[in-house]
Amino acid sequence: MNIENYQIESHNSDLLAKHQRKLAFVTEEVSNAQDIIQKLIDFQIGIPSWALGTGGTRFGRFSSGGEPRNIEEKIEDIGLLHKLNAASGSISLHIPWDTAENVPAIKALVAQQGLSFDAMNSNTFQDQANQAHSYKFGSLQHVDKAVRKQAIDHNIEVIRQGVELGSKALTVWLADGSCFPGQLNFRKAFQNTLESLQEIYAALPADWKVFVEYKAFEPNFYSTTVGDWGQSLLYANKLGPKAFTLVDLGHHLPNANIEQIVALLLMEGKLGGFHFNDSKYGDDDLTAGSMKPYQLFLIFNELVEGMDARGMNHSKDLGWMIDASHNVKDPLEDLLQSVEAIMLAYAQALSVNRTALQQAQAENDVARAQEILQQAFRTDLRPLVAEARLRAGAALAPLDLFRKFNVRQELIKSRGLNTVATGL
Ligand code: AOS
Ligand code: ZN
Ligand code: ZN
Ligand code: ZN
Repeated sequence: MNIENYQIESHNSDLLAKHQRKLAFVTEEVSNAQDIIQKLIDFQIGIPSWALGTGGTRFGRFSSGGEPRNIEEKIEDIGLLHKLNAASGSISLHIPWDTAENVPAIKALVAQQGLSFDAMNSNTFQDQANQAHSYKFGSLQHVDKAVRKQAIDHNIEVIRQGVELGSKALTVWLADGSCFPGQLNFRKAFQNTLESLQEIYAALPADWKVFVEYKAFEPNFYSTTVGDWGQSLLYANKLGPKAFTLVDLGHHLPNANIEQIVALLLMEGKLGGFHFNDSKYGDDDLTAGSMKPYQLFLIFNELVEGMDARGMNHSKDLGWMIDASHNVKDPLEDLLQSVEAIMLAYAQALSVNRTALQQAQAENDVARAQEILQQAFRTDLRPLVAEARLRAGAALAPLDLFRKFNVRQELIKSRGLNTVATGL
């Protein structure tokens, strides 16, 4: 399925007059509109290889068909997203699900689609077919050294594959923990995990990072060995300068103040990256911005403030990735919606009047501070996000174009109705 430039141009020219009317209005309202547009053009979101098929729960899975059957088709799907929105410029691979047999061919395909490789993900939460030891009772934390060794070796193998491809980071998410009180010695589990991570860390090339992802619960329901940002930060600090915390928005206990967590991790120079999604209850993995758009904006508000305070490059210094699962929506439509929501929250954060906010904070003017944030959140900046796409050669309305070209039907035609993407 290919969308040609002229098709995008003709779609855009139909919408142009209306778009320009809206843009003119926002550009007058927002003093740094041009700067925001340029930053949006530079900003890219990594798409997870495991989110391109229909997700499911233990109660069932209802595919919409045409799912990518292999790594090549996953790359093609992301290339299509990127063509539509010019903001999905990288792919995050999961090993062994996405192990590339022909590395040069995969690299060529990624380059041809205008993409790059985001963080590599290891998998020690499932047992693979010909594996010697089981991860039923954990991997890097395991009481048996042989199991830990197997999990360490797997992570080192993922780094090796990532080096070949040209990735620069490894994300470690562990299901390790315990289901019942008494099952685990917390201190020993932590120490085993730390030692295992240290061996993995030692295998990192000089220009690589490792992201330690935390998660409050699931699949373990009593304790998780990397259960919150404090534990992740402990590991990252003990590991060294190449280790960072990864924040997945769905991995907190209810009502956690994620924006404050982000601010402090940034202050410590230990925020590595994100898994964007949204949730109402737990690790729901819903479309970014679909439940708590104000929270997403507040997170970006801290990100912009903190990155600017540290002189960081917004687009390059952190790993911006989506981690989502799609049960009822078309995965590609859902990803377009997530990217749009992330871009919008970023634009809103960039539009905050920082000088005025700092002054309100210094004067303890609480009402004024709230007004400043809500002014940014409530101004409709979607025309700026659309303008960034337009200038980057993408579609003014990606989802509409996706539907107009019957992309899903075309994918079903070429791949079949009963395809299953590897992954979750
Ligand atoms: C699991 O809950 C984590 O969010 C992981 O980052 C991710 O979903 C997983 O690695 C994909 O299987
Ligand atoms: Zn995640
Ligand atoms: Zn998760
Ligand atoms: Zn999640």
